[in-house]
Amino acid sequence: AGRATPRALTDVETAGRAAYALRGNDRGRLTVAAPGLYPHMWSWDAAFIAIGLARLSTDRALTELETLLSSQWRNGMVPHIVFSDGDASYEPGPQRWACRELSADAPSGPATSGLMQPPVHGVAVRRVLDAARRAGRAEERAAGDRIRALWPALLAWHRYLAERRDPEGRGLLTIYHGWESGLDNSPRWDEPYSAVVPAAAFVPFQRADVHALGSVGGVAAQRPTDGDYARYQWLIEELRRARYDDARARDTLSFLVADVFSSAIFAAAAEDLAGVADELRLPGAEELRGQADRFRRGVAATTDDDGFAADLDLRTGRTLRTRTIAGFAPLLCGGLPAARRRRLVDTLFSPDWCGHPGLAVALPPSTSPSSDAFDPARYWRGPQWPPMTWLLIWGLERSGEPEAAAVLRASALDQLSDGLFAEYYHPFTGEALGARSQSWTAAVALDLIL
Ligand code: 2M8
Repeated sequence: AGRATPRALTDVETAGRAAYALRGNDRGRLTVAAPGLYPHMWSWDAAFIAIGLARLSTDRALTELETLLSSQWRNGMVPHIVFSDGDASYEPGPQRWACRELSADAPSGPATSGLMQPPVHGVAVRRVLDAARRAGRAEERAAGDRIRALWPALLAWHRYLAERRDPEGRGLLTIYHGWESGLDNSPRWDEPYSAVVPAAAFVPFQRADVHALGSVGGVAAQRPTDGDYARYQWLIEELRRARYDDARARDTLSFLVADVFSSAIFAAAAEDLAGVADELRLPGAEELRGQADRFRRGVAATTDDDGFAADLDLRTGRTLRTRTIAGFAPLLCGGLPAARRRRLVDTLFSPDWCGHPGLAVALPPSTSPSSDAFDPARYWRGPQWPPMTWLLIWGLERSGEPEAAAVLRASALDQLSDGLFAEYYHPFTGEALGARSQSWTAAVALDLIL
């Protein structure tokens, strides 16, 4: 497949603009996920941002992780949003979550949401340490000291995930809301969301996303629907009623799913942190390797003959076989026999995915164009998302598929050479969609180029 437009900027120019975009989103100790649309810190965005910033300054990259982890909950959960001061435009905001009012586990300090996001943070720590080593002795020592100081928080986060989000030891993380997957309105969650029925008396809120993007044409067709949003909001109401308590949530929520993609990220992050523990002589390496093994096996156990992974609806016991990018989860964490892994890589490059003849840039769409649920413009239902491309490149590299990784890397650089750092891209037209100067897009550009 060819691309819609020739590469606009050189890699060096793209990297320069990416650094500039991140600088513009820097609020001192945190980087907002995007100007306007997401004026706060998001958990997995922050991890990708740290991965990108590590190429510019390991000092600033570590600050990002320190800020996030300083808002960790007392039970170990790292919240999915840390609200920055002075911008009340995002909905749901701190009052809606009311975490401190409802839960003794919520931290003092800046307000947070009461959900989590995929645990990419261990991967970021690994990458920051590697970057510090490349920068020289002094930087390596400084980074080592700061990672040592973060270590109890990182271990507590991983323990929270392993214990509270997988109490049955399945090797799969339970999520309470599609937002916890990071792939909000992915077709993965259509079936479980059909059981989420907002109470009639419940008054939905004003949507902030459509408003923030209002100047761009056709925005409503590129976002979740109002029906989706009513469910998102209702689940927050259910979580509030459970007082953000894991045991109560498990008993009462109308949405409860085992998320295979987050689980693969968790396995990989645990593996990465175990390596860091060995190198810096920090405690917990064995426990982390145990998490990596258990979740790698958990992910592999969901796969079909081609190695394609599936989620699990814990309310109904049904396996959710949808054709979304999450199916490639084993490429992030490993654990498949070599022949099956090969078939999964072949699937990735088949006409159902990157090999689809209509693609402007040969990168995996968030949902397969061959799926009935595919919608090329709508958020996580079709568009290409650069951080997901990054995860696959990184996963292919570490799972012994360097050629496949190199092919995706070249296409990723083509896409990013528009210098816009869009939130997501239309797979057929190549058009930039959603926010511009989205921090995690700029961050992965930096990491891929520098
Ligand atoms: C999107 O999610 C937020 C809610 O968490 C939203 O739609 O308002 C998702 O793309 C998520 O993965 C991402 O972390 C967040 C900020 O970029 O935006």
